[in-house]
Amino acid sequence: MEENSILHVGAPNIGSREKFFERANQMFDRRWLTNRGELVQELEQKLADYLGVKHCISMCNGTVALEIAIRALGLSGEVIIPSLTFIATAHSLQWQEITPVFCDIDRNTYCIDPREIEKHITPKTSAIMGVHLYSRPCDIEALQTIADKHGIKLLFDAAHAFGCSHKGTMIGNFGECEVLSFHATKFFNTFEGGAITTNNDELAEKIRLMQNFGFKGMDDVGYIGTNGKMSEICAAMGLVNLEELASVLETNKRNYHAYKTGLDTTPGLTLIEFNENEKCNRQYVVVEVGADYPMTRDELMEQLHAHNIRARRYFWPGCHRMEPYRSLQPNAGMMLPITEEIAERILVLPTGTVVDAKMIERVLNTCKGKYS
Ligand code: T4K
Repeated sequence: MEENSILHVGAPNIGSREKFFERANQMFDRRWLTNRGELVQELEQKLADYLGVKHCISMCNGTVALEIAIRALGLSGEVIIPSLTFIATAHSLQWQEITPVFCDIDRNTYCIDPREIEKHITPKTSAIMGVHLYSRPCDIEALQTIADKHGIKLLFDAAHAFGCSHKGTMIGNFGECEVLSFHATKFFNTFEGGAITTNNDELAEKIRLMQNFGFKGMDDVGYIGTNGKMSEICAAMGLVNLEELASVLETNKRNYHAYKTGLDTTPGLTLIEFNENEKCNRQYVVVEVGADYPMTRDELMEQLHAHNIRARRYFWPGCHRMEPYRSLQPNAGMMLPITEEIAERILVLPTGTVVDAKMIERVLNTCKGKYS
């Protein structure tokens, strides 16, 4: 790549093209393009084995997967979520006329803070939906205790945490179910795609039906469903990318440590920490821009953009400051001091297989102000 080529956060990791085209050709020969074909079934089995989970139901994307999970669990009224997340977490609820109730985050993990949750529980609360933000698992046990105490459900938006573990168990096994995203920008992608994972047989069955219009058999619809199916070409991409998962994990680890070495000597910039004893995809390299850094977060972002480094402010300004929530819940921010502080400070830097040591040096030099 050229010296000053554009570096994107979220540039896809792409496996062997030859193997992809081979699988695509076989698919064309079979003339089976979607509706739970061979490739989707193979991918689901491989993902379930990798995660050690009983059921992995593939989906057309993570957002529809969230919507289906919410519906299959029969949620209603209010669901407690963090505000520092991608807007799809909130929209998947509001889309079904369920109110997302925004809860503050833990300063150390950026995930929903269990100590804040009970302040938001009302008779209308039906669930807590945690988000394992930037590959770091929520405090799962604390959340489960609160959910059990109040007789409400617990599920997870695990869009950032495929390939990550918590106390040795892969994410995908917790709560009632977990929702994964395999979008192009995710560490593992199927172009567009996602999955719901669960160890609950009954729930899995319901999710499968809901994902396919509610069809129980040919010409037999059991109840309301939608179209959440993953296509065969997406599954082909997933199968090819799955073969290279270990090497992508290694690359992200190497990139992260290269950033760490560079940023350890850069006052004012603090790199996200991961538990080195757990499996982790290190998909987002997140820095917190402190008050002692000579520029604001936005000035640093402008500086990086000027050098073709497309850093992102994921997830500024927080869902509660975007529509329709900004209008519907104008005072939500009063309960979210840590969210509001962190949203102003975070910046995500590029990583993944397109990023090499030289590029990281370019990013670091820009952060250190060695360029004009
Ligand atoms: N929950 C959470 C916590 C999530 O983060 C997400 C998705 C979801 C739920 C929903 O899952 P999905 O329904 O998407 O499966 C991007 C992704 O589209 C989205 O999947 C992701 N989170 C979110 C964090 O990032 P945008 O609006 O930032 O996308 P965009 O078009 O600005 O692209 C992001 C970056 O990736 C850019 O720097 C360009 C680069 N890029 C993008 C594509 C598509 C490439 O280099 N190549 C590409 O092919 O949402």
